[in-house]
Formats: sequence, C-alpha cells, structure tokens
Amino acid sequence: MDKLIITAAICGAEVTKEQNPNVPYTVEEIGREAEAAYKAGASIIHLHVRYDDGTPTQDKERFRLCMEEIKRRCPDVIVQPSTGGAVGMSIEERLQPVELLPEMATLDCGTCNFGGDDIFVNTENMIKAFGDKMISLGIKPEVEVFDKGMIDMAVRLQKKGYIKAPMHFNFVMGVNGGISAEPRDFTFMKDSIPHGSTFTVSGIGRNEFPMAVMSIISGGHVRVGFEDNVYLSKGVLAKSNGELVEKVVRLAKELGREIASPAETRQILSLKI
Ligand code: KMH
Ligand code: ZN
Repeated sequence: MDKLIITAAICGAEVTKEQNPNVPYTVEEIGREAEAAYKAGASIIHLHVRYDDGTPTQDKERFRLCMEEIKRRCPDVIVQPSTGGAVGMSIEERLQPVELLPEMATLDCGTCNFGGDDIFVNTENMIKAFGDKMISLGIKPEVEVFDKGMIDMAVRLQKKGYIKAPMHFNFVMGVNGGISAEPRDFTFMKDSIPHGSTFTVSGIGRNEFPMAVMSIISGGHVRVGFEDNVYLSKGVLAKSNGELVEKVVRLAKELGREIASPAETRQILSLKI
C-alpha cells in the first residue's frame, strides 16, 4: 500500500466562526491553520479563501496572498485551490486561482443539491472548460465527486481528453444532496473508479473519521478539516485543523499505515517535481 496522503481542507466557503471560532478567515489565520495541519502530517492544503469578515471569495489576489503566506510557513506543502468556490459563483470567478499555477486544483464533476435551496452547479460544459483549462496550465485536478454518477461523468470526459489519466478522485460523502457515507457507499465508489486511479475521501460531519478509517484500511487517502467537519469527537469542537490531522495520524498508526511527506505525495499523484 502507498503511504497515506492527508489533505487538510482548512476553511471551506460555507463553515463559519459561529460554528467553530477557530475557522480561519484572515490571511494570517489561514497561514496559521495551514501550518498547524502541515506540522501534524498534512501534505496537501485544500484552499478556499475569505475576506477578513468571512465572506468567501475566489479573488486571485486574495488567493495569492494566502498562498504566499502558506508557502512562507510550509515551503514544501502542496497547495490545492478550490475551483468550486461557494454556491452561486460564476465560472470566471471560480477559475481565478488556477492563473496562479498551483500544482493541483479541484475539478467538480457534477451538479448537486447542497441543502435548503442551494444548488452547486457544474454542467457538463463547465466541467469540460475547467478540465481544458487545467490541462493547458499543467495543473493536476483533484476530481471531486459527490455521487457515483459524477465518477461516470469524469470517466467519460477522461476518454474524450478533458481530464488526464491517472485520475485522482475525492469522494465527498455525506453532503445533504450527495451520496451518503455508509461503508456500502464507500465500497461502491472505490470499486467504480478506473484501475490505476487514486482516491481520497472526505466524510462530512460525523462521517469524517469513519470514512477516514475505511480509506486507511483500503489503500485510499484521507481529507479532513473545518470545511468538512468542525468536531474532534462528539460534542467537542476541534481547536485547530492540526488536531483533526493528528487524529488521522493516530488512526493510521494504529492501523499500520505510514504518512506520506509532500515529496512522497508528489510521487504517488504523479505531480511534476
Ligand atoms: N463550497 C462548495 C460549494 C471544491 O472545493 O471544489 C464547493 C466545494 C468544492 O467546496
Ligand atoms: Zn472545497
């Protein structure tokens, strides 16, 4: 089995300080949370950014500041900006951070309900445009799938040349509108991706650590962080993203899986060195 890649999704676009006061908004807070996650064992930082009042933005200059701050604190970490942004953002707005030429970025592969009246829109033509853009800039996509049909979409578009193989998937499980996070769902997703692909799992809310364990024992990788879950355990808010990463490291150790460094992650995911 490959070593375990841990991604920290440190702030997301939806979670707020009202839910957990440690959710980072400012450049300094984002840098601090990335550093805590990195020191605990994360090799990838999945990045959304906020203005100081918490408003989510895909502004290129705000991303530049946050990425510089993260790189200053953790020079070898892999920064993976979101191109999903927040519900309702335009294509142009969402794509801005790829112009900063990160090593990776997310590529969301389908439309889904996102709770209440929210719809996270990713039409086929949008996915094609995002895929084309990432290929032209040499950026490795993390293929975000919220349901099984999105894996099928990614496989179809990979065959048509919009995504390069081997693909790296993120199974986002437990969103109110996406696939649930039962062991049965995990097995279905894992067994549905093409041979040679890699995958990580983001369990939402209380699903975070059960899905992490499923992935650790199955040879997959793990994403944790405030974007997906703000609790360390039932009723106990996490003090930092670092605490969430530390818990994955403990689980991995118990289960006999070593943790990948950023250099090892670049090799496992065939990123440009
Ligand atoms: N904030 C969600 C609407 C991504 O980062 O690519 C979308 C999201 C996915 O978080
Ligand atoms: Zn995200």
